[in-house]
Amino acid sequence: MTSTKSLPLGSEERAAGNGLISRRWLLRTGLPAVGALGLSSEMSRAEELRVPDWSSTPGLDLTSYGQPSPFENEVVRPTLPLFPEGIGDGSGVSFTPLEKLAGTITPNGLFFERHHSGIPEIAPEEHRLAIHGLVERPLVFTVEALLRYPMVTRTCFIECAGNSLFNSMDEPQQRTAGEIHGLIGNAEWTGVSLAHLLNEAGVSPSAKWLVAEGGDAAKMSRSIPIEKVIDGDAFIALYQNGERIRPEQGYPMRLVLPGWQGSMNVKWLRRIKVVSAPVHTKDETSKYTLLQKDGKSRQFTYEMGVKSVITSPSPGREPGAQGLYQISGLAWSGAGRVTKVEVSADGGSSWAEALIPDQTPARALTRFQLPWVWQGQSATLMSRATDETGAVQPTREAWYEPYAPNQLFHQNAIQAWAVSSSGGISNVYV
Ligand SMILES: Nc1nc2c(c(=O)[nH]1)N[C@H]1C(S)=C(S)[C@@H](COP(=O)(O)O)O[C@H]1N2
Ligand SMILES: [Mo]
Repeated sequence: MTSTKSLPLGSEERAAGNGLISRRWLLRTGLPAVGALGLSSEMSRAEELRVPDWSSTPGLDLTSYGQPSPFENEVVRPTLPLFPEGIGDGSGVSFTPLEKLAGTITPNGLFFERHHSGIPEIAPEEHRLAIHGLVERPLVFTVEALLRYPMVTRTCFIECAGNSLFNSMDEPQQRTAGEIHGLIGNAEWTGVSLAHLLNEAGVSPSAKWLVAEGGDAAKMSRSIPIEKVIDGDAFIALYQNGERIRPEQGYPMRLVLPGWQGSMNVKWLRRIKVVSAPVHTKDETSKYTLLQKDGKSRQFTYEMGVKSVITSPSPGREPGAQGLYQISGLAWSGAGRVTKVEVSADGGSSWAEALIPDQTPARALTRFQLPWVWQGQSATLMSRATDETGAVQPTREAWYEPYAPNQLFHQNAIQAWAVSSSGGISNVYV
């Protein structure tokens, strides 16, 4: 067990209350001598580096598609079907296990899922994408044809508008970071610019909106203002982290609208109709509207707000022995780059800036980190992100202000984790 007395840290390295250490300490070239942090143990002279069996006999054979280590078989997506077993319409969600991952890329097999009617089994050679409506030349594309277009590659997140909805409930739900905030995934997508294809079809001057429709039984359909495509960064993804997009993510193709709510990123994309006005589909009237206090609903709320969550420590990632830990988590914004992440260990009384990369990516996950000394004190850990537009992640109270009770969508309030003196962690509202 290490106490702060043995940590070679001066008072200038204390960045905020309750054990937070300056991020500048992380930028130093050498950390203090081995052992001084209490994280490693000094090798005794008598001790020998053991030669276990696996080091002395040949290992397993080659594999045609690699799988994670069997020792990691608990790193899975928690699933939440929306209807009891037996109804089997495939509707539900599974969560990215955020607290079990590092870095910023979501592995394909752990990317969250939200299906309104299950995963269609699409034979790629039979799939077609149509672009029609207010165009000079209605076009139809095979997968084969799309694969011959110039490709764009970009990393961005997709976040469900219902992500973090458990924190809209009256009582804090005791779930993991992933089970609360894991309706988000971040991937390097490769595909064809939609502006490119619209150009080829020849968009008529009266065209103002698009309607994107999926090829599943739910036929997810969303109206999209044409500027997001013409001046923006919309594309049709065919690849996800280097391999062909997974069935769960829309195989053989999905629409990606970086930074916009998940449901706009239509999977199993089969049709884009160019129109003059939004068409008010079932998916933008009966769902995905935000009921306000005044009884009016906000419709077409595209952009996902600035947000962050501490993934470690967090429920399931409790500190063990006392001593040094790294507070680590994810931050993002649908409006652009994250410019600052602050961390508090005392429930928001004092804040310290966390370490983030110099160049954070726009509309993609950013990893933040800050050292913390835990000596068995109770603590309330929080993180607060700011983006390049100056938007700051709100408190839960401020977030709720405009909305009617039980409004669940676009929950981006600050998450607080209470650490007890025994090291247990719970979800709390502050
Ligand atoms: N065709 C179709 N597209 C869809 C959906 C769907 O059910 N059908 N779900 C939407 C919702 S609500 C979200 S949050 C994202 C989820 O994407 P993912 O399953 O790849 O994580 O896809 C969107 N696109
Ligand atoms: Mo969603």
